[in-house]
Amino acid sequence: MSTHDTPLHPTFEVLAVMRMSPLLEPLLRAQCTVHDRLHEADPAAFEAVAPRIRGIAASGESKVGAELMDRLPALEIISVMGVGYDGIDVAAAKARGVIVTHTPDVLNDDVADLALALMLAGSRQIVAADRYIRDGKWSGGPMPLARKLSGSRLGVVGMGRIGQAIARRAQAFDMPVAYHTRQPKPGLPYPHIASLVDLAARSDVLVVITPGGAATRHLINAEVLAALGPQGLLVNVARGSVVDETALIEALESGALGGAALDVFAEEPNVPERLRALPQVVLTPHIGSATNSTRGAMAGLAAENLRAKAAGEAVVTAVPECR
Ligand code: NAP
Ligand code: 8YV
Repeated sequence: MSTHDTPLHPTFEVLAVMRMSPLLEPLLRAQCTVHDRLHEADPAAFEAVAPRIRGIAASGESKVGAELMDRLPALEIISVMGVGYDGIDVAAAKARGVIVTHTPDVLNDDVADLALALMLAGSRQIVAADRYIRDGKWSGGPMPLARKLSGSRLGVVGMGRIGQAIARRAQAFDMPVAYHTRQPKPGLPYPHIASLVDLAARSDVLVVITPGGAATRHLINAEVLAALGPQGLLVNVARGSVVDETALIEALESGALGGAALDVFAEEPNVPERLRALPQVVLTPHIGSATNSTRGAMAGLAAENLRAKAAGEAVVTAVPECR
């Protein structure tokens, strides 16, 4: 009999609210009884099992609000396979004695690598260059010249685990780094700039890597984009909500901003047609952590947090509010 058929903790019932990664699903099914998006697929069946649900498996993009928690009186844990948990109502979870866990650190390298890839793609027109050859334009002459990345000034908005990994990589490109956060980070060799507009004004490339949610909503607004300027490049690997997408499109269309390279969007998976039409924009579909090894490590940690809860042990990586 496979582990799939005999979960270690069959009475620990988990509602998966996300489309489960194939790397996560077998780990969860080996541990507990899993109901895959049953609340959406079969509301009547869900009503029957809801009183027994003790865990929720979610992704960094999942939305779990008080309304769903109210329907799950036995809920003990929300395990997010992702470091960002802005879609989870943590206050509502805490009020119900529910712990929220996430998967920090294991994805730092991948997200930082993607940020560098987007910085390079945005400044050196990598996507447009690829298209130039495929469209048969090379024989008609060379492409327009691009912007140099090495030695240009990098502003990092958010200087946590991933921001620091981005800054370290940028040093190999001889890029002077400065950053903006609410509190300066002691011990870092980069200047802290208290004003985000000032940071944008002194940057050639501005990388956004804060959490999402209400506290950072539209942090990158028209004023910040204007300060970054017509030669500036905005890179967003944080959350779509952090950037005022309408202001971004207007700045790009008017030439007030030079370019953008974006992994995250306001209404994923929908990307506005106006944004998709702009040649000075590079777009990726929220792939910051999307490698086999990193998603495997995230799945392992997300499953381990559920396993620990089911076994009555301490979870490994609770979010800061739940520690
Ligand atoms: P982290 O270690 O908690 O760092 C977050 C940083 O953001 C801290 O330096 C924090 O400093 C700063 N910050 C928070 N609120 C801010 C505000 N209002 N203004 C300015 N700075 C603010 O988090 P992390 O592990 O680096 O992850 C960061 C985020 O990246 C995640 O929450 C997630 O949204 C995103 N992410 C995206 C992908 C992807 O696939 N694209 C993958 C992983 C993560 P202060 O508290 O001092 O302000
Ligand atoms: C993933 C992310 O998109 O970790 C995060 O916060 O945004 C990404 O790693 C996702 O959460 C994978 O489940």
